[in-house]
Amino acid sequence: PQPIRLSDYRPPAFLVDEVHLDFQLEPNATRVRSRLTLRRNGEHAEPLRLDGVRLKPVSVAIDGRPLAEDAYAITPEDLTIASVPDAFVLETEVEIDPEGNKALEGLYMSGGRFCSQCEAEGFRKITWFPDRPDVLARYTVRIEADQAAFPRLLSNGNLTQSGALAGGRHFAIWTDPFPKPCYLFALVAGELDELADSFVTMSGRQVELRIYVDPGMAQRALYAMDSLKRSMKWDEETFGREYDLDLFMIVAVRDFNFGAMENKGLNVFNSSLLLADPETATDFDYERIEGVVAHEYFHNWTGNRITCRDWFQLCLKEGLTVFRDQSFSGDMRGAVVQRIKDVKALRARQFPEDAGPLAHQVRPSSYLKIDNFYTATIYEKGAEVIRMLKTILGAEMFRKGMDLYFERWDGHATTVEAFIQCFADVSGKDLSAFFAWYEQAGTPKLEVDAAYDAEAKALELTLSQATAPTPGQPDKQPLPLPVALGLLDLDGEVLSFRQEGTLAPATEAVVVLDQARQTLRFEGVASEPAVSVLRGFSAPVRVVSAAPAKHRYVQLAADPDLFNRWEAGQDLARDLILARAAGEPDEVGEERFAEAMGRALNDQAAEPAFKALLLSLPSESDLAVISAPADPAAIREARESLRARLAIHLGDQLRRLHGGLQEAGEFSASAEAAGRRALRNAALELLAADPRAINVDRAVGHFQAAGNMTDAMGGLAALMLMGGEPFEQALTAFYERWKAEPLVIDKWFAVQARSPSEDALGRVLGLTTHPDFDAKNPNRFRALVGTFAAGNPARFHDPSGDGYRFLADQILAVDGFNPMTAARLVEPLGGWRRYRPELGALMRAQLERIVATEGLSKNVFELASRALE
Ligand code: B3K
Ligand code: ZN
Repeated sequence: PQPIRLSDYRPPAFLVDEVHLDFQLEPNATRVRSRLTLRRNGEHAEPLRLDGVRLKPVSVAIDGRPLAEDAYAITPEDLTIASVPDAFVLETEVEIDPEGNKALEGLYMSGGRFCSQCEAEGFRKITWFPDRPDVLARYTVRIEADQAAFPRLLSNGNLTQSGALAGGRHFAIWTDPFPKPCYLFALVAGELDELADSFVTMSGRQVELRIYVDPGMAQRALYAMDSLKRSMKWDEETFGREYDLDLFMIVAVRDFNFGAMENKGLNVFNSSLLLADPETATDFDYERIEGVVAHEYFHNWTGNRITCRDWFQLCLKEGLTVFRDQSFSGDMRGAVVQRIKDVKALRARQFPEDAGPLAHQVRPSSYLKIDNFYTATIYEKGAEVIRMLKTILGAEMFRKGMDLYFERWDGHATTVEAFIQCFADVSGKDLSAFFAWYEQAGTPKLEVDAAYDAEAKALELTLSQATAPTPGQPDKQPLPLPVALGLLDLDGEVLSFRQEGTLAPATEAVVVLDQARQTLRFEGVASEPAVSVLRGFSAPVRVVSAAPAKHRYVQLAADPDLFNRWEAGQDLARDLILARAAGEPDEVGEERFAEAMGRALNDQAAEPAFKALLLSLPSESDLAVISAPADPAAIREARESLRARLAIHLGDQLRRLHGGLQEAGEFSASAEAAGRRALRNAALELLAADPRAINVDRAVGHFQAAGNMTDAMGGLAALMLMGGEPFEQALTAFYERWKAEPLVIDKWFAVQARSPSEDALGRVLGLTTHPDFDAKNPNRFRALVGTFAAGNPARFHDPSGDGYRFLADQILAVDGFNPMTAARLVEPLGGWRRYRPELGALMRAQLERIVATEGLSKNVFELASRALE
């Protein structure tokens, strides 16, 4: 297959002004009539070529005249009409089969309802169209269906007409006044309950809000509705952005390939990211719902009003919108805790991607299937790039640049260059060097070396950056890297300093490193400092520091930058775990670490949510990325043994903490209440590393007394770590209690997939034949197979290679009907070069087997073959 390249971009040959669609909905044979008002874009004599994948043609007409069969050509991918006027109306009719569509792209059925997913290139599975984001048109959509089976008929924009028809049918007509690319088109039809509310915008307009869910589930949409209203308010206050239609709708569906979709005025959500009540959703679910509702809503401006010129610009809307939703969540739930969670996610998903064969630019320059580029690099690293831009320019200038962007590009499809230009224009700064963050793949390594001269009271800080080669990019340039820093004395007091060339003493500075190596001099430093670098994780890099452990202990106890206080604990734990994994355990260091953690837990000023994060050690996959070659079994053992030491050393303290945080009274979903639950469950999780009877009993008691899903899952997860009969009993009880709730049963599958026990793969294999397992439902499939492959490294990387074979079998099975979901599971095999050679060879063998399979999708082929290069 031929890659698509950014450098080949050409403006569309034809533009579409108006789109009229008419859907006659039938599950197996839906008729789609389309009337497009087209015009030639510029002077040329090219034929009209429209995308359309496996559409069953019924008719084609231009300006009311049916075309002769030899006037056009249809392939499985497109419709070409050799000669067309400069401006004309094209009418086509096709038949499609939503019921047979298990790829969940285009128009498909989920739980007996019609539902669509068009981003990135699904619209071409519905009708013929120039399926590219730079063709913006106004849509009118008429939907007709059986009234009893499909009582609600929804599409984008405003409902302009509806009514009953003969034969038990009915119709609705929707008009969207805002020109949009076809990837934002949506249609939903079926039986749905409604949760209604409204919002008055900053200019005083009333917007109707509707959330549509499975019958009986409306109460579970209350939190999503509340999140939506807070998002609308926040975007007005923070970015001056007001909602533009009179109606905003969200629909929840069970079968969805990813999280949610920002279709104009009609967001479609995976039900796992919308439905919540205390009994069935964890605090993590609540948090995600709040963040994703905000994300999709924020797309209305960053994505919909201003969209991407081509799919290479995906980070223009995604990185920016993730940055916006992270900022929102930080304002809702506390900036530091949010930042730590975002950085943990970046390290868990983006750093491994950037360190392996699938590493790519934030703005890629070629692809086979754009679906494969909805990655942590585009989203999360894309958000980091925006955050750095804000750090470098300052909050005020950043806002000015955003304002200019909204003003200059509203109603257009544009590029990352045009976005950055807005910030260059408002600030007068040359941001051309900054652009390298979009074009250079790989995680830079930042080395920090401090030399203190006690006599001169001066600190020399040498910062060096280097990025290892990534596929297709052997030579890397230094990047403009904002480093926020401060100094502490060894008693933990803040030290002031004067940066060379400045007069006023300061306690914090942001330096922008732009060379491979730079030495900074700080004067007036009263005593030997612990240097707190990269505060708030001011750049997405890996810090390597020669600072002694005692400096990290100072930071863990007293760094006023709470991110770095947390980070100091992570650094200490990482070094101890890696030393033990390498066969050189530092027992004294481990005791010292346990002591320090005990003190940190006693800190009355620290928030419970923060302490919960402090208690969770760097993840096994994080540790695997930095150890070369990685030995997942050794990492797990070393990590567990440090956890066991903490559990034993801090046992009484942890049990007291666990007991003391027991909830009384009404459930609250607030960040504070969730923080207390998080700390209580983190204490229990740590105690699970020491499976003596009092801890097992405590976990059993916790599970049995749980009054909400967070605690139930916390108990179940702790029992899972300890294994044995109590876990089996809890599993059975949990299943019996929740078997009618698909979202809860997903959790039941996932917790088993994370089991550390020897027979974990056997259990997972057994579960693939469980009556509730359904590979056609992406949530269920990912809960079992995805969790095992990505969330259970020690068992997935079993020396037998059986874990790898299992994953490859699953990828190939699902690829037969849902390539997008299959391709997302290739990543765990992709890092084969970083593992012990025996493991790497076995992983590689499975990738080879996948690539050699006949009839493989382009999606899986692209990722598996790139992983082998
Ligand atoms: N824009 C969608 C993602 C679409 C994925 C298509 N394969 C959701 C989001 O990022 O908001
Ligand atoms: Zn998005």
